[in-house]
Amino acid sequence: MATLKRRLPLLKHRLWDPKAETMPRPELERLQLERLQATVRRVYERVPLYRDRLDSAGVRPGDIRTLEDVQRLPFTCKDDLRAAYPYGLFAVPLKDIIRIHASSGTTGLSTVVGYTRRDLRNWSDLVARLLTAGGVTRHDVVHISFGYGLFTGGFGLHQGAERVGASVIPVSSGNTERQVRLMKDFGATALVGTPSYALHIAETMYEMGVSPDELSLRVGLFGAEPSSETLRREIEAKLQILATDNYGLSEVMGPGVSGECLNRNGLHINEDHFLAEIINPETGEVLPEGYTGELVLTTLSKEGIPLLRYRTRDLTRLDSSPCPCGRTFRRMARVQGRTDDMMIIRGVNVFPSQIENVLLEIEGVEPHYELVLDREGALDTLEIRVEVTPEIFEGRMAGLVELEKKIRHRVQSECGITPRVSLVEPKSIQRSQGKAKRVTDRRVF
Ligand code: DLL
Repeated sequence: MATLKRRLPLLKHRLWDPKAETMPRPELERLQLERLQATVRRVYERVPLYRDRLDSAGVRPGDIRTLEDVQRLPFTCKDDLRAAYPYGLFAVPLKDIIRIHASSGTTGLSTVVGYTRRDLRNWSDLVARLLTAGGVTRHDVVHISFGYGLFTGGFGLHQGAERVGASVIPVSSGNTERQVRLMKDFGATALVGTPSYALHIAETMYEMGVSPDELSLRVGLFGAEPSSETLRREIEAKLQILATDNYGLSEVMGPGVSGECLNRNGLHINEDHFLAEIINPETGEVLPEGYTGELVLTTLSKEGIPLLRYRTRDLTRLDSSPCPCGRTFRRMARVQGRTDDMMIIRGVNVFPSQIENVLLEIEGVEPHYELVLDREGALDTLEIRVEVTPEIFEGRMAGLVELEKKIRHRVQSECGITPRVSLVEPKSIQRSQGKAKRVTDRRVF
């Protein structure tokens, strides 16, 4: 812990673009409205799907007179992008697109996005904002362990870190021992990747006999998958860093939609580029601030593939209370899960993140687990397979039985379902090198 304390005073609250990030709300809202109107006009003129949708809703671009009028616009969802595969929603000809990314779905490349030169410039700037908010400056050596390729994580963080002027190491994911060696040899001060991979890197580091004191890491900027506060603390303790969370999705831009500042009280949304709403995922009704629901985003500056009211499926809530960092952008709470990763077990709604929170607070349990849903007769079953520490694993049988019971009880009281708990050997659950897959659903519906 001494090391962490030594490194923290070096972290200052900084802003990448103070004028934009601390813009008074009335000015920001004027800018948002102007940009919203331009976006609606643009897609109406250039994208047949939007023209049809707006015509059917009886909305003309000129009808958008206030920010609340956004609620008159139709939603867009992932299936719209799939149906338009590959370029059907682009609002500019391909000659004006200089980069293409895609996110893979179960049916192959399901959503394809294109960036104009200006989009790429904005993207770098927005990622530069989150890196700066998380403590990165041009003096940093940034180790990027996100995959490079069609996934937006590697390139997105890369170009933002270059924009900041840091020394960027584009390691990509995989070959974890090499990641540790490179971090040590190249003096990485910032680690960028998914939280689950960061944890794996940390554990590999200890297995290699490398202590965090031999590294120069100060901060970690993690995103691309849900994770809990407890997991963050675990990674911070293992790597002796301060970790922030950042959020984005490829359809809307990639990383750079929102990110935490060092106060870590929610992720500031880049509201000059994205208009955020929270809706009830079942009814589509817009919810008041503070309520948890599905995040819906409208892009305000994108040229390549502007999106109106894109349903992210991510569950969060908004908070406009002032933040000591001075940013005036509203914050979204850490993503709690997706509307589509909610498990319904015997009628009870449970999110994997709830179970993770319970598990990580229990001593003797490692932050590696798998949730297996199955069915016995007509009844749903949930099995939690979780690794235990070597001491517990090699200890007395009674200790294991006790621990199993404790997990079962805690999950029962927190989530309202009684799981079967299997304590498994240390290191037996597969480690992820990108986004972790924690749920297996074997139920046949
Ligand atoms: O994951 C973009 C990204 C890359 C964000 C690197 C941050 C850092 P997709 O592959 O399209 O894009 O996946 C988007 O990942 O809808 C969320 O469900 C989830 N997600 C992304 N960031 C977070 C986060 C990138 N910080 C989907 N917390 C999103 C929780 C996240 N979930």
